[in-house]
Amino acid sequence: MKKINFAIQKSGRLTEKSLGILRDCGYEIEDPSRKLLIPCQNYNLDIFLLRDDDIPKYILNGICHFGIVGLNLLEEKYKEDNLTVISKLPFGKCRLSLAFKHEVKNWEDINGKTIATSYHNILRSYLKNNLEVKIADLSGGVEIAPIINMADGIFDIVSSGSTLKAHGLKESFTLMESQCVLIGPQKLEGPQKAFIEGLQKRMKSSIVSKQSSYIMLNASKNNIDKILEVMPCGDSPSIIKLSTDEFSIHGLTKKELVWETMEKMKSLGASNILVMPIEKMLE
Ligand code: PRT
Ligand code: ZN
Repeated sequence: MKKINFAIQKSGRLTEKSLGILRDCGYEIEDPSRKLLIPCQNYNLDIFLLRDDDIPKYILNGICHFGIVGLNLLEEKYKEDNLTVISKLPFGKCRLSLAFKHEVKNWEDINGKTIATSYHNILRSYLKNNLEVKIADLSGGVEIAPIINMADGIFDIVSSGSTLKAHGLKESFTLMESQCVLIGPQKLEGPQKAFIEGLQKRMKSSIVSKQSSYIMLNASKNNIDKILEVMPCGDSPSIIKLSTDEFSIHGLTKKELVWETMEKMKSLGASNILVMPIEKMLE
């Protein structure tokens, strides 16, 4: 079968999670160290380690088949290109916001301001037409611009908000939410299509299993209904008769099970309550 080339960020915020999600899907990939290409040990797959900005280029020129990048990068630099967002991934979450030295609550107050950013395309596309804004295009470290009076505000990625705070900036408007995405070429066929369909199924299962737990508890027949009212396991728990008079109730929960719920179930007659992580699942 033809080799699949998959690109991830070499060294940055997305590297560990991108490797992690591929490994969770069963692909054995050694730690990158200094290599730019790592062959997967149990599949006909090569992992390319690149700067995130270059990943879409490698897909567009056909060298790589798939890759993982932030939606913000696609929107800023590759909006017009023929790339497909195959699925959204549950990491790299952030937002692109406007922030100023002083609180700005009305759009009109942005009129005439200078904004420093590395995301001028996104900024322009979201700004209302009637606003006159000057854009200072910088390739990074934009938070410094208002401090040295080079700009009135910035438009940048915000995650916890602590970088803005550290530079005395106040977040005014969020223009875009971003997260990591799995991307590929516009047209998929043959082995690449089969690979990505399989990967998507495994990714989905792996994401759901990470967000789920398996609950087990014992209860007498009289208490089962009351316990099921608070047990967050949807409408399909398994109820198994034990050799004693008791029953064992098992169920999958997609919510985080809090101590209060466990204590409530105990007060309703549940015993031996176990909550376990799920390693893998296939629905
Ligand atoms: O070297 P290479 O070009 O590959 O990496 P890079 O420096 O371009 O990217 P990197 O690793 O910094 O970020 C990669 C991607 O991570 C981004 O394109 C986003 O999709 C995503 N991401 C998620 C973030 C953040 N969260 C984030 N907080 N990217 C950057 N930041 C920065 C932001 O620029 C600001 O300086 O973190 C600061 C804000 O964070 P808070 O938590 O203080 O608000
Ligand atoms: Zn980059």
